[in-house]
Amino acid sequence: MKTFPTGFTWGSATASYQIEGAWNEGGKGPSIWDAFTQIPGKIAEGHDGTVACDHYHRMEEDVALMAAMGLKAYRFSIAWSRVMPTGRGEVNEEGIAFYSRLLDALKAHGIEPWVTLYHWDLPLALQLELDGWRNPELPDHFAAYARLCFERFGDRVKHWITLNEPWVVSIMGHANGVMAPGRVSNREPYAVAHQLLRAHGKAVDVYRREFQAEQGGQIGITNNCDWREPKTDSAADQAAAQRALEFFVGWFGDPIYHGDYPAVMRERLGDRLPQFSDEDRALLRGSSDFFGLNFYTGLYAANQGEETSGESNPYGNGGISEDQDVELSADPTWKKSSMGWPVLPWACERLLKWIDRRYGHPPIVITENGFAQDNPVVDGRVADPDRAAFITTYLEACHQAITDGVDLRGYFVWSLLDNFEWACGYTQRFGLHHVDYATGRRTPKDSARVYAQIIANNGLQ
Ligand code: PNW
Repeated sequence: MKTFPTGFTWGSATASYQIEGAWNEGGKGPSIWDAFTQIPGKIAEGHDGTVACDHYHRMEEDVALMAAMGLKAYRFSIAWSRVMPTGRGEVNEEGIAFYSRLLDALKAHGIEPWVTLYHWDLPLALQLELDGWRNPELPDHFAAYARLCFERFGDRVKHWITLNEPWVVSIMGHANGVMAPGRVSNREPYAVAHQLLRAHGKAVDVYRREFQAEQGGQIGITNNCDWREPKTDSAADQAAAQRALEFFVGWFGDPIYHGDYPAVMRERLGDRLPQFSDEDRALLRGSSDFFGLNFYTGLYAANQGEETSGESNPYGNGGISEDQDVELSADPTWKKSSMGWPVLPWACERLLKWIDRRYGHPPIVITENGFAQDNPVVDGRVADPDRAAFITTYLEACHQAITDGVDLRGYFVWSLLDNFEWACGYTQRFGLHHVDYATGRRTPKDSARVYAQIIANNGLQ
């Protein structure tokens, strides 16, 4: 038996644009994802999120799926432009009412909501009028939106996540342009990351000064990081792996836990890396009640000699690998998901320990972990043994990390449902439940039953 600590949070996660649909219903304003998906060539097969899983109209049914699994917690995001159609000013009460009903339905089933305020769907008006996250005024608009959410939902929400994966917004939104708003630059990602961090700091400040004492909740941020394993045991490759991790999760973790960017980023980026004011620094230090981690995969890291191009893995280094001088590669023996992401449970344990050490033993919550593969519905059943094995082996690694002293408090499977997988459209399926997009029908996969059993046992048999 690998039993988890009492009270361990067992959850599953989604995000607004990936599941809701109803893109222009109920008074919702457009977001940058509504616009980006309409640019020819950006999304696989020309897919978009106009309907997605139609969760907006099937919310009660989806909460029933969670209840059937015995889920303890559900992580979802609020679409900023559903509650504030232009991102500032006027409030859309119909949007508020939707999330209010969702929170009430979760409460009726004893499922704890974990709410992400920003999972990438910036109100389009803020992009067009203010240049989005490049504008240093954005953090104040985000803090005002966050205040609205704390006011209206904070009576029922005790776990807030300000931002989901600022790394992806910075790198994939502003370096390689794979995600909205589709910018390509080697300077903007660092400028945008800076404003995202300031936005996080300001929202946390609002919560702590105006709400936390009365509402008694927790607030944090979710970062993603892929593990970097030294390709050889040479000192140069070990340093390259460490450097890659500092450019990945240190970029966002260090300002929050240590008050500034990693020294190696300062050395290599010069004036492309912004400076924090004293006020920013004070807001950021200690601004996360837990370390939210989205973890999926990893690669080997090697020191990049002058002879290599550095263009080998645009996802890994965001096409700005020359900033890091790290060459990434996969081992040909590693199993992969349909995303092409290596399945590396041992890397989960190593990253948890790296974070534990670097940030002084913080409480950690894995806010996403999951596996993409297309498994068909056959006679009302979906056999997905690889997904079940993925979840089980990553949880074994989590258990080992806990045994060795890491303060891991929760784990959320990405995702509750098959859904709109960003640039991959509907071609990638991460769900514990299969979604037939033609009819909207949901079918629990075998992995949903396996996960339900893990929850019932508070661990692995
Ligand atoms: C995360 N990468 O995104 C997101 O939080 C989810 O919305 C998403 O569906 C899930 O992981 C699966 O992709 C990522 O290329 C997308 O490095 C891409 C990358 C990392 C995270």
